[in-house]
Amino acid sequence: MSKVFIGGKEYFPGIGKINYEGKESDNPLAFKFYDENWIVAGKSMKEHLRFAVAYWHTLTEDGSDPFGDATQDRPWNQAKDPLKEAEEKADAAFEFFTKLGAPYYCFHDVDAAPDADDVKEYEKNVETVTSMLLERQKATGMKLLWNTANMFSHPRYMNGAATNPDFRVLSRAAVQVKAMLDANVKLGGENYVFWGGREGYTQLFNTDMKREQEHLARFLSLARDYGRKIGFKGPFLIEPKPMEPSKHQYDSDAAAVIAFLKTYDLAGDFMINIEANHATLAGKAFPHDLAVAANAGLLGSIDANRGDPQNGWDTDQFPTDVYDATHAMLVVLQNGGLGSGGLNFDAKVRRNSTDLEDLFHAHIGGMDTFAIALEAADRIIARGLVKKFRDSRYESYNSGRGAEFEQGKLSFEDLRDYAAGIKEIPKISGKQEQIENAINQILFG
Ligand code: XLS
Ligand code: NI
Ligand code: NI
Repeated sequence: MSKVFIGGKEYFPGIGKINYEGKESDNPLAFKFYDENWIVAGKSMKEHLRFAVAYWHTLTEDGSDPFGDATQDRPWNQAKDPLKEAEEKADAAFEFFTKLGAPYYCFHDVDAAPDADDVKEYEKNVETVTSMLLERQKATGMKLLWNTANMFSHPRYMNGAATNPDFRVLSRAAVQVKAMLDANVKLGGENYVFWGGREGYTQLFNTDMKREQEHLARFLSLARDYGRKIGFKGPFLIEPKPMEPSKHQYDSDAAAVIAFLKTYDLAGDFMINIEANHATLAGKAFPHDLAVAANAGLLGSIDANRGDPQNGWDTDQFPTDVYDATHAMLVVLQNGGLGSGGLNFDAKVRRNSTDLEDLFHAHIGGMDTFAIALEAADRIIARGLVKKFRDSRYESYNSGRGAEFEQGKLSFEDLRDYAAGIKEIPKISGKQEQIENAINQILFG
């Protein structure tokens, strides 16, 4: 890593490159499990996990919440001039990324560039700041996993962006998406994300849901066509979430997104970005929503975080639950990986984690969690547990009448006749407890 910090200033003094030191290390600023070059199932950990840092949480958050002011006074957020502040933030960002050793980052337009109501001024800010980002990408080798437009914070989006009943707002949203697609191509982004925080409604008396969803679909098709026209080749990703900030969000979970994409003929160009805590807010387990997306061939990427089982909002905590992460990585490995997607830490340090180094502890923990999970998931497959506990349950479909059924060769009457010839159907245990024991043995054995 270059010791020359781009702006000449070091924002994280005293912290060097985070290295892998192994599980016996008691250095809190080292990886215990994430060894980027370690080969698992034929690929390095770095290639499997494709970690990304989220600009908004790590560089922009200040610890404020609905009950209190900022607690995290970041040295890169001090400049009075917004473009100077953006530049210092970019310096701090790339210093953080390279010291951490995550290969990717993700950002919203207004995380990185100053917002402006005037369209031309907004576009100019984006142009200026994305040039700063490009310069820093080139200097460090960092890559852009995805970017997105923030179409939920500005008051103009209080009734939605692409689903706003006012066409003027919808068209203003296009300004941001167009600018972010241009930025994506400029920065070599590998995916482009849409998260529709305000694309939903609070009550149906004043909402034409069908019309709003048609507008959303048309907006997305136009964005897709523009992206393809300017040379964006990656997938567009929809990130589901059932609520917060909207009461009902249209993209509520993976299944809802799949239905939407198929209805409007967008599947393929569009895939899904599953966020752990969004799945749990939808009442689904994280691995469940991953599997739903994967089964449809639409698993694009992951926002890695966790919620809190005692409360029902998006706490965006760093992932530390190795059991859940192992289950998630099992789905990812069975999917053949994440393609151009990755694991983006859409997660923030707690309000009272006020030291700069807490940002490192948080990411180290998340990366180690998924490194453990990747290895464990690989062992689950390598030791034949999927075969033994899952595939074997479907044996009756592998030959004879069961196979003919799967091949579409049986009529409904054939099913009846087959059943009539069976004397007794034996009970076959699902073996849940034995599986759980075997997984614990893999994780902690
Ligand atoms: C909010 C979302 C958001 C998206 C990007 O809940 O997770 O951060 O990932 O707009
Ligand atoms: Ni997210
Ligand atoms: Ni979220």
